[in-house]
Amino acid sequence: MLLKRIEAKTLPDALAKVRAECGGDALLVETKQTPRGYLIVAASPQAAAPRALDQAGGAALLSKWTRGFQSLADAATAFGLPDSVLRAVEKALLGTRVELSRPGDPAVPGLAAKVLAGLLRRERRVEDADATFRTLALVGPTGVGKTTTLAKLAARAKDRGERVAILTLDTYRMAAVEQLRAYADLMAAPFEVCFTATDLRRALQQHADKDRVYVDTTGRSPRDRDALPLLEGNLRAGQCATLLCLAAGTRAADARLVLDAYEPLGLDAVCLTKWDETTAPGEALGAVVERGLPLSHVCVGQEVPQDILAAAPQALAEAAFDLQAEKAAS
Ligand SMILES: Nc1nc2c(ncn2[C@@H]2O[C@H](COP(=O)(O)OP(=O)(O)OP(=O)(O)O)[C@@H](O)[C@H]2O)c(=O)[nH]1
Ligand SMILES: [Mg+2]
Repeated sequence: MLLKRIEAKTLPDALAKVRAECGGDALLVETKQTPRGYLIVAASPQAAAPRALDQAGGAALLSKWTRGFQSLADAATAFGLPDSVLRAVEKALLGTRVELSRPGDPAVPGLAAKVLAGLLRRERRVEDADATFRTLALVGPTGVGKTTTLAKLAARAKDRGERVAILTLDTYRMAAVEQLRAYADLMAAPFEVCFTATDLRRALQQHADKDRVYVDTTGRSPRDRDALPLLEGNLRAGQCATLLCLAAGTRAADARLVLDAYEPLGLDAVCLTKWDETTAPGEALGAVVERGLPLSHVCVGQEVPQDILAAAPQALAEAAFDLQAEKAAS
């Protein structure tokens, strides 16, 4: 696989360079901050495409995938995973001792799942007992489940015995405040409405004794270029960690649009919501993997607090390759 090192002063600049030099499907192998800005190691999926030969060893292109990887690629494609991610998995397998030139090596599925699980970064700090995220803002497009996810996270924190406060910056949508106040009342957590960055700072000071402060925000279209910088300013003023809620059924191109729009906010993690409403969550999941962003949770229904799971890379990878069905059948 052709790897490129790309440096820029800011993360959005570095990502723009990656897209220009490696294409929109580039896979981010590593992203880190350096004294000069950001360094991204990116892989161009086109450069990694192995050519499958026909049985006579000719140059005819039979398929995009090596024969031993074909059925896994078919399952993962139906799940929605993009070729860029599958190429990275196939490439990694080609560097091991498993047999990929023909189907049937029993070691291939398990190893493929392990490789894919390794590409899925898990963000534990959102919920760990010693989490570094004390103040967590939930952001994302309209109606993706930010408020519901916030209620789930806050209720779980309360169940763990943590002191919790709930704040909202969503004074835009009618009834948004009442929706969240109802959840806060149910869990007997203090609730504050913040209209400005100053309100937010004041509320955070007032709740400096809390273990967790969750901040709800207004849903914004990724195309709303006016509202997002304002939100960014508010969240910076409150020094909030940022959790992006992205509906799992979002198509790849739309998921990339959302990530492009929200990455300048400095995303700390992504939560894939409404997993229960789609048969192809791999498109959104793949977009998150391509950006090297960590996943915190997967939401699987409307019920608060139970319909949320900590992201489990191995289980997600097995689901992508349909290995759970295989295991259940064997
Ligand atoms: N099926 C399913 N529905 C969900 C999930 N999460 C939230 N919902 C539902 O999606 C709808 C919108 O949820 P909200 O939490 O209000 O979404 P939001 O992002 O806060 O919406 P805005 O504040 O209007 O941008 C509600 O009917 C929720 O019950 C989920 O994981 N699965
Ligand atoms: Mg909301």
